[in-house]
Amino acid sequence: MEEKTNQKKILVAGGGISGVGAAGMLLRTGEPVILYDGNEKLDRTALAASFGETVPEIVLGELTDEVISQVRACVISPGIPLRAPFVQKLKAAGIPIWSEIEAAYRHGKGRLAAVTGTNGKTTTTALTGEILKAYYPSVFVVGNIGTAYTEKALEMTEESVTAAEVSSFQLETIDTFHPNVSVILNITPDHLDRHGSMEEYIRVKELVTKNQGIGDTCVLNYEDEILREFGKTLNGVRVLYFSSRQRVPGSVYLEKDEIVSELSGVRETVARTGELRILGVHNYENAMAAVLASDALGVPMDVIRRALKEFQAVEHRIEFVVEKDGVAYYNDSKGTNPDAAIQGIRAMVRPTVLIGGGYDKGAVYGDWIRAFDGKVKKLILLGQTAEKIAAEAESLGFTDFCFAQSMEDAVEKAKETAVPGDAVLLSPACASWGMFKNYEERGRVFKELVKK
Ligand code: UMA
Repeated sequence: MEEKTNQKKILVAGGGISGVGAAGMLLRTGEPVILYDGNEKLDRTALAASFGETVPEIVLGELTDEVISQVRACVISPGIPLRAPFVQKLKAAGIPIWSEIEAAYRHGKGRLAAVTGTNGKTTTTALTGEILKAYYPSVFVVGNIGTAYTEKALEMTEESVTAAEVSSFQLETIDTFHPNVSVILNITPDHLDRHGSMEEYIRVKELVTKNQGIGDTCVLNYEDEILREFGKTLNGVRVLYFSSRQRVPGSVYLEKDEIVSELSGVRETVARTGELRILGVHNYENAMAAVLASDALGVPMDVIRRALKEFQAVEHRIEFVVEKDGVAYYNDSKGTNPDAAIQGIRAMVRPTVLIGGGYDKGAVYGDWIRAFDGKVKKLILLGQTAEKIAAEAESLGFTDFCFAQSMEDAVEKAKETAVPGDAVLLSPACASWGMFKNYEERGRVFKELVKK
């Protein structure tokens, strides 16, 4: 990372996935590293054990001026806000702050597609990765999706192709980060507590294109007004829009139940939506974005087509579990807030028995209940929020609900209610805490019960 001055060290801030990845990468390149975490109760021994023979110096709790004086740059984990007092101190001392993806980018090799957006980025990144893997021998899928980009950067070669999911938290402090292909799926209000305003959140998301120019591609959603306008401002970059509502000449769009491509100059069907194992218009948008990104990275359309049809939903996101006695079961345990759960219900094409409720994060459920839109024939409620949701549903005139004492009870009741041609969907609109360790455990318990 830049020229090495032997005395000064790189401070890696945050001892989670990003911090361990970044510190490990830097140590392997011979950099002296201080790994810092603000949580003084962190298990130092366990943290040290995440590294091989070379372990970084570990500082927990407060970051003193004495430590800061030894530092020449800071690689920051995405969960740390820039307003944190120690970051302000580093900045005041003129120390550059690089995000973990910036550090990874400086050491990575090969071509890069970076996917961002408020919703759908994990699915789009995973799908792009699957398509790339069907064609290229050296593919990496990294970033916000769960594997630190820095963990893989040193394994990359000039022939590698990487699909990275990048969040606004990670983009905030990029410098030279320069994807060959950028994707922005949509921008709706999220993380405003961190970014301060919608304008700032949009600015940070758009940073994914900051260093792009001639020879690069930017994939944007034509139906997102912010992005449609943003595309017009990109100089030199090849802008490709996708649309779920209208024909985009020369690009990829959804027409009735068909994903159509005009990339080759003639109209061709990429896939019929019924051939895909992912559901819902938002997922068809994710698929179109992945098609455009993979095409821009040189994957032939027949390979794209095959990989697209084979792609299974990311676990816990409107994930098809099984069809039993004519009833299709879906696990959308990742629907941990009303907005995410609205996507789940919108994706259903059959009369649906919905299992919802869980931990109370103080949300209101009116929009979610309104999104039932005649599709939900029964709502089975679980957990701390059950009564609250029931009361809201009743006030909106939806009374087809009942209560369940446990996930087992809920699955049993769903099975009794559903008839052939129906769907059963677990999409709780609430966090899992209180009943489960996390949404993953909730989803797995649901799937096991369904399969039984
Ligand atoms: N910490 C501090 N000071 C602070 C805040 C945190 O020292 O002010 C320390 C914590 O004590 C902890 C460490 O930082 O030990 C955690 O760092 P982190 O929160 O950045 O988490 P990581 O484990 O590094 O995981 C991060 C992403 N997390 C966040 O952006 C919050 C993961 O995305 C990502 O998978 C991972 O890097 C690998 O790239 C998760 C996420 O929730 C899934 N992302 C948000 C989202 O998708 O909405 C953006």
